[in-house]
Amino acid sequence: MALSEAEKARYYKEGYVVPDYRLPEAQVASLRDTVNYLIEANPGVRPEQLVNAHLASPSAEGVRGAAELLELAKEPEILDLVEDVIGQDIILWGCQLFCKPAGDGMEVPWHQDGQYWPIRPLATCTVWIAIDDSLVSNGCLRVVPGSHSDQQLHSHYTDDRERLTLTQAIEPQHLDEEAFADVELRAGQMSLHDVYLVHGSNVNTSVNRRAGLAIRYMPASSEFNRDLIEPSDKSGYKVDFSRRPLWLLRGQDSSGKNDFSIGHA
Ligand SMILES: O=C(O)CCC(=O)C(=O)O
Repeated sequence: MALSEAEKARYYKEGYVVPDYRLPEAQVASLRDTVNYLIEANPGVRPEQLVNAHLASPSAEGVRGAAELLELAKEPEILDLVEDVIGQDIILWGCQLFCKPAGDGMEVPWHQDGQYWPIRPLATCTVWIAIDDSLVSNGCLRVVPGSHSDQQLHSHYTDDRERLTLTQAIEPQHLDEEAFADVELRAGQMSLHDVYLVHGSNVNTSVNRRAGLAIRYMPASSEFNRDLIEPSDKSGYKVDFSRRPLWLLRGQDSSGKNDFSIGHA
């Protein structure tokens, strides 16, 4: 087992966990080069909004990604962590780089991920990997521990303030903001979080960049329904799930409903 019993218990109770496992330094250095490449290759996209960063050919969202990130998402050590929380039938369905540049990194408002995604029953474990140190000072991930525990999606509204990474924000009556925890990570460390966990992050006005990669895995007992959400920019940027490729990385498609042929170049 990759997570200790205590780490697993923490994930279930709090909705997130920071495992002991971390990436080697040389790999983190190489990932930093990849982040620099992605920023250069996508001059028209905010670096917080590099959706489908694992797809080397330009995706439906117009982002040119990097094959190295797809390889990272397939690494057995990471899949072992994911298997401990969502079981052995694992689908990779998404990957987003949230890179907040030094000085002007944008906020991510409080939200539940499930608000954005066409997965039923709703389920996903996100592995969020720190490529730079991610600290309070440069806008690390913040979570409301235990906010996932009723496994309910709460109402969101469109936050129309300028300079937001995402624009769907949870309604204030569902937010216990006082109870938040900062998830500070050193480069190479990672956190895992549940699809119902309320989380967000602050702006980055510091002199240090904060790049984090969110890799999305779902149990194959759920269906990725490409017809459920029309292509739109409701998130604050364009997302089109209709040709989104899926990879069955472990086990079987136990729902029997997922199509693994769509969207592969
Ligand atoms: O990187 C961040 O600050 C936010 C990440 C996030 O919202 C997510 O992984 O769902």
